Amino acid sequence: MTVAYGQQGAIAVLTIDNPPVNALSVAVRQGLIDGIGRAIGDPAIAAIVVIGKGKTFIAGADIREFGKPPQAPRLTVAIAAIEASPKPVVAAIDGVALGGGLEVALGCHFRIGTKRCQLGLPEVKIGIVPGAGGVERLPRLIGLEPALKMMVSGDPVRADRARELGIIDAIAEGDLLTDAAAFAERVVAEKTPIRRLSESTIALDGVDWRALLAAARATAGKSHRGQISPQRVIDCVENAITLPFDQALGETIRIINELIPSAQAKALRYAFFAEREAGKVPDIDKTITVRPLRSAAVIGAGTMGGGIAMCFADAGIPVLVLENSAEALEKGMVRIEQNYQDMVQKGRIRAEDKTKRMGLISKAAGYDALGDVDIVIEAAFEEMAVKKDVFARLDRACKPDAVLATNTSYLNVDEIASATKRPESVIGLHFFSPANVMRLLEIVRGAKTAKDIVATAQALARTIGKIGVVCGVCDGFVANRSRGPMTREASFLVDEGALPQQVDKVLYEFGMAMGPFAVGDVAGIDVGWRVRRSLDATRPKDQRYSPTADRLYELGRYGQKTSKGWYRYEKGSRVPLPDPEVEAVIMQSSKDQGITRRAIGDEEILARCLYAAINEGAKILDEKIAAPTRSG
Ligand code: 3H9
Repeated sequence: MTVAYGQQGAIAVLTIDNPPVNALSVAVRQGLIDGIGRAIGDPAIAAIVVIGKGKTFIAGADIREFGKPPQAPRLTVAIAAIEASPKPVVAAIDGVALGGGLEVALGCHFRIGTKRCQLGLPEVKIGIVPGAGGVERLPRLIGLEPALKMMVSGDPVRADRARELGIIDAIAEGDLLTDAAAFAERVVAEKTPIRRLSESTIALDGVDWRALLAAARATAGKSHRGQISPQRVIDCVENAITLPFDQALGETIRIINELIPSAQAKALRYAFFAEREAGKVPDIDKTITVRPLRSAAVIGAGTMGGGIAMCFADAGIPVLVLENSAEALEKGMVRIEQNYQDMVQKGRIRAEDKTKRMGLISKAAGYDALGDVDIVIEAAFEEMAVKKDVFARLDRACKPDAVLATNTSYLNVDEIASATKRPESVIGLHFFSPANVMRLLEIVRGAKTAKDIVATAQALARTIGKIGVVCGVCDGFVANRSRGPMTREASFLVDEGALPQQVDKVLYEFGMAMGPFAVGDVAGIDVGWRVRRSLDATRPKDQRYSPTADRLYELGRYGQKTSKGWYRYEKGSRVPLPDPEVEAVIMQSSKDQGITRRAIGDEEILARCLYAAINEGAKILDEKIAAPTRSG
């Protein structure tokens, strides 16, 4: 039974049992309707509790059903049946109530959650809008502004905040079902009036809703540039304000039906499942015991090392930071503190969170201080000799079962591991800058890396809120390697007749956060130069090579750090400005290569850049670098 019917005294208990996450598949929708009908028809029943089996209330609609012909009953019908019940219905929420899951809870008359519950309408993240009454009911329950924020961001709120906002009426102190049943009994005994949200109105006294919606549109236009669904959510909210409930819901259903087959929603659904697939490695299964990671150390307090240390502190794991000199260490600590301060100022964390997290980050006096840590991540200078020296020292200093990780972005993890007597304990953990923000974490499995170290790294990724992608050893791993050919193609386009600003504009408008030349200026043209030099020996002689970036390097144009790179930068500004000096370098480079420059159209730029990346992606899959059982 996907919805089991039980009884506790005068309380009917509908338990949703649809593993793994109680998604609202057709059987659940029908089960809810049947259960509610049965409870209403039974004179011995006074109230109803809806609860999820396992650790989840309901994760939402079954995303796998999207794109297939809809099957009756619709979720809106099931929720309408719940809401219409003349007997009080209480949602008992543990774990997550997301999307359709929260919509079911909003159809119930009361809600009680556990301390660890999380509630949200994340539909925008898969390119759609909440389509089963969430848009209409949530602002009626908690007011326009917070509801709008939750729906446009798609971010869930935790129990305390949900209670504060009034999404849940109580937080369970003991066993959820016992507390929910007691809550229901109280409602019956006290004759608490049933609150059907569809019958209420949105409180708009003193609210300039037009201004609020306009501001939300502008903010979403920036934070979700090019994305359709956040703007459509706001359209739906506007309907919820201006139209009667049923009419607004009808419009929302029309909009969600339009969005589900759209290219953006399809791509976001693909990404949702792909992110989960990335976590699955054929020979690493749940039976492998992962090592507990209760303490960590980071070698290097630069931008990367500092960001990685913050990841641990954010997850409540104490972390030591080691640097070459006391001065560099101090500088790194100040930068970390400043980053947290910025987060406090932006309202992302509270001042007490900053204090707590800073309290978890300590300075290490030397390698001897690392004897007890469970994991070390090296984020030192990107040069093989430096890395090998660090790993030889770690080998001597760290306890036998410590995980030794390198944050290298392109060096050979096997060679780094060879500096130790325990290559099976060595793994790559490649963070992306800013490390405490970016969600991707490449887990680079060396030829000798032990399986439990891979599994431990995957568990760590989850603990620190990253998407861990296991890959094999190769130049650039998956992310940088698949980007490399795109950057190269961009350079060829510039040699053939385009300018950096044109190429960057095309890729930015396509949806990338930055074009490849702007990225080059952030990453450092000197860094790119060093990478190219390290590849000189192995680069096939007949492979096309653009010398233009090397010329910028020779001129000392290292990017933003020197205020000059592919662009020029005004003092204190990160806005890239086209530079005639660069154009002159480009013209000369084309001439020296014997290339007659021509006008290049935007379509050609997009196609050549994307196809280069796609082809490399296919090669990465072909070589089994992505999710390899063994690297190499
Ligand atoms: C919606 O509700 C629309 C409505 O407004 C109205 C429509 C009319 N469907 O992430 P995990 C699978 S839209 C199908 O690894 P965790 C997932 O693929 C929906 N499958 O676990 C994986 O399968 P497998 C709005 C789903 O503990 C397994 O469950 N809701 C769904 O790290 C475990 O997932 C969302 O967008 C689903 N809805 O995180 C919530 N959800 O084992 C999306 C999960 O085969 N879900 N699966 O790889 C999540 O955010 C996380 O999965 C969750 C669990 C927090 C629930």
